[in-house]
Amino acid sequence: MAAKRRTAASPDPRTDCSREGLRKAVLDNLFYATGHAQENAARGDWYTAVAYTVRDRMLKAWVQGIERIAADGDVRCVAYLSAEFLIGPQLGANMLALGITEPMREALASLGQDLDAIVFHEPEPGLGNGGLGRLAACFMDSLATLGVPAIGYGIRYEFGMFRQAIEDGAQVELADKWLRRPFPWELPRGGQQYEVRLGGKTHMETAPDGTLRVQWTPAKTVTACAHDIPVVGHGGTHCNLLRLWRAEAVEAFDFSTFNAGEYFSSVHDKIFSETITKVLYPNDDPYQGKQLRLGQQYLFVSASLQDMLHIHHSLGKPLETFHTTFAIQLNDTHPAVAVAELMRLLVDVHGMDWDTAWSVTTQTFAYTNHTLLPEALEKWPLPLFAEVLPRHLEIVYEINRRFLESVTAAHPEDPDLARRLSLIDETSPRFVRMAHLATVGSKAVNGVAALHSELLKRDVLGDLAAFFPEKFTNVTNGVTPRRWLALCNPALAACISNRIGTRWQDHFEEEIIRLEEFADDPDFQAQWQAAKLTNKQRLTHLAKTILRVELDPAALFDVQVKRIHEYKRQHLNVLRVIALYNRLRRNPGMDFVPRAVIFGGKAAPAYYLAKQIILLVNRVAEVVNTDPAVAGRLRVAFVPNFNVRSGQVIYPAADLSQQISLAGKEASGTGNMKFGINGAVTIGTLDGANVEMRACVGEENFFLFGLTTDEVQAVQRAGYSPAAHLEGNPELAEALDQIRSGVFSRGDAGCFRPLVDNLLHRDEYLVLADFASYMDCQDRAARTYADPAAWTRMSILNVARLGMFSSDRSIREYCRNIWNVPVE
Ligand code: GL4
Repeated sequence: MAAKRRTAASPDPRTDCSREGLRKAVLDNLFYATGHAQENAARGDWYTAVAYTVRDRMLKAWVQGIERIAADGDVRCVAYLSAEFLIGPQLGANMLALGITEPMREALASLGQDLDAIVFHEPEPGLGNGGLGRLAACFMDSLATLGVPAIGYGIRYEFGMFRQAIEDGAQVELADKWLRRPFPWELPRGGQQYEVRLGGKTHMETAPDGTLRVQWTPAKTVTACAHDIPVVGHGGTHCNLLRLWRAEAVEAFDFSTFNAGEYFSSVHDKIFSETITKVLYPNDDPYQGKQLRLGQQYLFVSASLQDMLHIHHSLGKPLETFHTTFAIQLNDTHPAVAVAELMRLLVDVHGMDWDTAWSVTTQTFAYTNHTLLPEALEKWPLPLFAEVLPRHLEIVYEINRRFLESVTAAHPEDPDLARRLSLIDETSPRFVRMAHLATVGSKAVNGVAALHSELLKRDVLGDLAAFFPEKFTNVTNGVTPRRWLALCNPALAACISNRIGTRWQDHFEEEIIRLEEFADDPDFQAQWQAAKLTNKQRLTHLAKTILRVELDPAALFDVQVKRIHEYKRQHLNVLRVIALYNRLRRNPGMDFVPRAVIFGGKAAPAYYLAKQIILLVNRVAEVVNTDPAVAGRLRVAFVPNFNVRSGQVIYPAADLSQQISLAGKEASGTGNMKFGINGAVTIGTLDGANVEMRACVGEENFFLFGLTTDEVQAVQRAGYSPAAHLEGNPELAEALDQIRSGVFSRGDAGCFRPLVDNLLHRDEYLVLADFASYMDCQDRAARTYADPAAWTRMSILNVARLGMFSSDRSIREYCRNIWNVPVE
């Protein structure tokens, strides 16, 4: 009734989006949510007050969104299962979605507060490693924007990705205590809790109806508790939810009945339970805490499936129609145990017969593969799998038995095929192959870029693709133009909107192409350059305050930010920097386009060579940046702790985007797209989505170098000899020699030995083979940059023609081709 009685004169204080309404609400929240008077409030208190004010304005759409999922059984809901959601800071993105950024800015200004400073204050939840987790977040944004009902299911890690500090040039890992202060965007859901069992034994038992059923007696039971985060779509009308699970001990212990021994073992149990969701593992760490990681995967998968079955049940629909209520996407193999868990829930718990359960399961799941690196394909040692999930191992065996029967029946001529397709790798020690389980249990399998999907079919999952050709497809990745252009690059966004209006924000592909016709327009070019300069100044300021490195905004900003990995070849980039440095020193009078070479990214804590690469970048920076002979012409900076927040400053400031992985190794890349839609021109190999980006922007607007995938394979087949590449290339030999002899390690000749030896004797990623072609291409890029009109034209055309790399396009393709869900 109260709401009805309100008039225009007294709007609801929790939904009023006027400047005055926001001002009052912020003050109200400042007092009642943080307990501070205006005079004593610190920036963190203002942040909390603003966050609650924004959250209030999202809740109506959110409650409606949840009701729609829980009450409308006719619409298939997408469940995106991902061990990572790298959602980034929430405040700015949510204000943008609701369209309240400007009134909020004015409201805060009237209170003497600066909105940008408050936004920048927000710590970010680091619940992902890099591209894979960020992709999941972009997809959630697009699902909400397109009005598709969806739930993202994941893990609420207490400690996210480690914070990276650089000490004396080296990476140091610090714990990411992102929950130190309350996270205003989540709602703990006391009502959504499920028990998850681990370990123990199974035995057969006769059910009341006389049938035999497997009983699983677990060694431990843990409670998974839901924490929900709203994901509001652009325009604020549709809201989905991200449901993250936290592990808790089943029940608090009863002190009165305990003797001392039980007391301590109970506490121990409690600690074990809560450890499960303690920490995110680096995805490229060779020494993961294996057992705990399988426990994490299973916990979130089991809780999510129980939750979906609960929702399905509450709709009053029969169990055999579960796949009409949910389309479940497996984001890589991390949630692949879901195939066995859904079978267990349907068969063991709900008494469904195996064939019906299998039919429901294989109509429910679809699987996205995100990697071509064989070492990154998840395999669980059988004894470990049996110890954590004894019942699931039996189910995997049964799925495999039936599957291999069909394989042998279909291909009696190839007796070895069953071994290659099996869900079990029979080499010693034996493993469960999670990619095989995911493929067999899904109706669709996709790669994340055209080249990647082809290589999956040809090499990595070749036998499976030949057996199930109809399952394999491609959906090229995309990124959300809201966060990755509108929010992170207000200067360029304004420049674009002044020409073509603002509809590009949620109709990117359709609208952004209209910029093409202004590519040579001098006025537009001038505005474009001004926007880029503003962004370069913003990054220059950041570099100065956190690194004490002076960058020159007039220099070519040449940037490589991403996880540090040998296949991504940051060391190729460093070798090039050293070669440029040597050229400048040898020939001080040479024509040289000033460059700021910027690096950023984390290395897995146990990945020794990746950490050597970070040290090398910093040591090269130390030499180059203090040498007066190259001052004003060459600068090197390593931005520590690269994350979503710093990415939002770095991508918009780049002129040149380094996408230089060895062809055939990067599944897609998404940083390439973020740089591109912010007007950076790419220098890259024919790898991942670079291939399609180049096709879209035109080959004349892309700096291509390096071996192709087929050439790489040919070189490797013929027997690659890295040292052979030194002979014709004195610049390369000199650079390696300098690294080896201690020029970049304060005279310590042993320092970079492992890295140099690896390059000279192994060079798995063909750094030396691609060096000459990379140098030539860099020279071409520099020559083009020296012509501002030509460069600006390239930059504008890159943005205009990259419309298909919006995650809205990716999500439409998933909806139509994989999930069978209606979308506008
Ligand atoms: C990755 C790929 O390495 C990356 O190329 C891709 O863009 C991303 C999203 O599909 O997935 N795979 C893993 S594992 N981490 C990634 O970032």
